[in-house]
Amino acid sequence: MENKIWRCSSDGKENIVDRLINESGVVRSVALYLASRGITPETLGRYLNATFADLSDPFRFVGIEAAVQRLWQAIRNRERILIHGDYDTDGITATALLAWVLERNGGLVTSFLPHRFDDGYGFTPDSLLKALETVPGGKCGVLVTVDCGINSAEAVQKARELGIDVIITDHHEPADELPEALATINPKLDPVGLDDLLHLAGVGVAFKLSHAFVIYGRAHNEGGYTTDMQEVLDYVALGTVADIVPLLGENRILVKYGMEMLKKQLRPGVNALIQHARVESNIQPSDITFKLAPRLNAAGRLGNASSALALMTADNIVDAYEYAAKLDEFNQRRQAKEQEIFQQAKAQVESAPGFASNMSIIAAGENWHQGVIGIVASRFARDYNRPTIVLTIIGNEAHGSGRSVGNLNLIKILSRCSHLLTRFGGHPMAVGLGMAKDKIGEFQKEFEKCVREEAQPSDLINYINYDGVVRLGDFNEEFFHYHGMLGPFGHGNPQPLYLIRGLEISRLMPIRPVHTKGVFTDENGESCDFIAFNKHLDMGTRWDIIGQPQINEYYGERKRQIQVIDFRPSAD
Ligand SMILES: [Mn+2]
Repeated sequence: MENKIWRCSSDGKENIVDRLINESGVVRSVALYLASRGITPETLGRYLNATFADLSDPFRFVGIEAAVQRLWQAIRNRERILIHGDYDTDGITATALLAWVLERNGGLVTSFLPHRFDDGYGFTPDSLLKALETVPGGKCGVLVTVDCGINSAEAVQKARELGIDVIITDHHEPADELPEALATINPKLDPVGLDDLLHLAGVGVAFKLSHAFVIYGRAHNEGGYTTDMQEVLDYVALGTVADIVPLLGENRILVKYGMEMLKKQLRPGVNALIQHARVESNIQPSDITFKLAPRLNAAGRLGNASSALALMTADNIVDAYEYAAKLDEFNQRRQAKEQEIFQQAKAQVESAPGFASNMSIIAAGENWHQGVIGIVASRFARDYNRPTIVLTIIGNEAHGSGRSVGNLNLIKILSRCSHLLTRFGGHPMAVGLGMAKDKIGEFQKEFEKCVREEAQPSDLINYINYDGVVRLGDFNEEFFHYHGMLGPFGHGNPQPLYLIRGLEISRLMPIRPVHTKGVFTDENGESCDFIAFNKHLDMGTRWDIIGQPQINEYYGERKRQIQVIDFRPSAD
């Protein structure tokens, strides 16, 4: 395993650390964490205690008033509203959320999710026609996209020709040509003054539209009186965490309260999903990432996401358990396919000439399952710490999925290779692309060249960022009191992580040989339990460690412990 560089995030912020300690009365360990994140005594109160009422006014989005006016008009006129979603967890929960709010207020709603392989990418002229076929009578007055549509100028034009008003809600990067929709709601479109909303997932944008819809309805005597927006926060938490957007700004508030809704399991589909995945009652964002979202995504990956939407919108527990069982089965099939392709791609990548010196990784195979190449690319990017593209060749075309590392912007890199591509899109860290099969070799060279030119050395070094240097005695009751208010932890909002020096192991507990569990003691004679997964620390050495303080609940007993993330022998 390569050595990681330990980097202190609170360096140079001593002034803020001191102010947090002296003015706000925060313990030093917590002050280090807060200062690392740019929290000051002025913003501390809201950071720790943000409530649902602190969510910002949705009418800050330009065009959102026109959008909700049109939706209420559709309800008054009994026009069909067609929701065009997407096939991943974000797109599915966004669809379910908007449908729930509209239907509760008398909307006649049809929801459509595109097919991953047949319908191409997002909202297209083809997916529009296919979606219309599913509408009773084949006609709708309004079409709302969720989690897609920002680059669908052609499809929007076509819808207009058919007399449909289109409302776009999306969070993907806009390209140059914007669709001429009735309203286009996307925080990346007009980011000035929307800092706290910039990282909303597709479901977060759908939430904002729905919130505006309810506020407008109440203000204009149209309705919305019995719609409690807190009830849909379980959807928002699922989609936001699954889409790996940073849990910062408004996302942090939405997910904080969304996790509470998830724990209540009031929705039949949420209940069935959580029970099937055997998630404990104290559900965490990581349970969404590793257990719930993979099940919801599995349906779309294997072809048709409709059973995941059916689960999310099920109105009784019997149906919900049936759909959840189906998703389990899809998920097992997905895992088997992923493992098979991962092994093939790994053999190909590691035997390729230049593998040791290249800064990027590209793998390509005939008829690799399109639904899992993105996961395989993620595993390579993580394991080798290099930007990775995995391509599946179908006939004369190659379809790919890419994942980045560090701060390397893949959209920027692909736009430099765009002359070789038939399409590309997505986010800086995760992209989709297509090209002719005979362009793969040329693309490989061009991609490597652009990565070399764009990558900062820091993008390819494996850093561990810790919040500051502390001692074992700092993990006291007061620390854990604050710890409970810093979450939810996840992408962009990591758990507190510290450097602790000069630790001796005073006791080792028997545990499976790959892990180490025991008790650390420091120079002051303070002790604390520790656990190190897939790491071996021996007793005779003094260690410096990077560790995560946690509360370990075991048979009702709460004990503090440190999870060792990285370690090396002490220098002195
Ligand atoms: Mn999304």
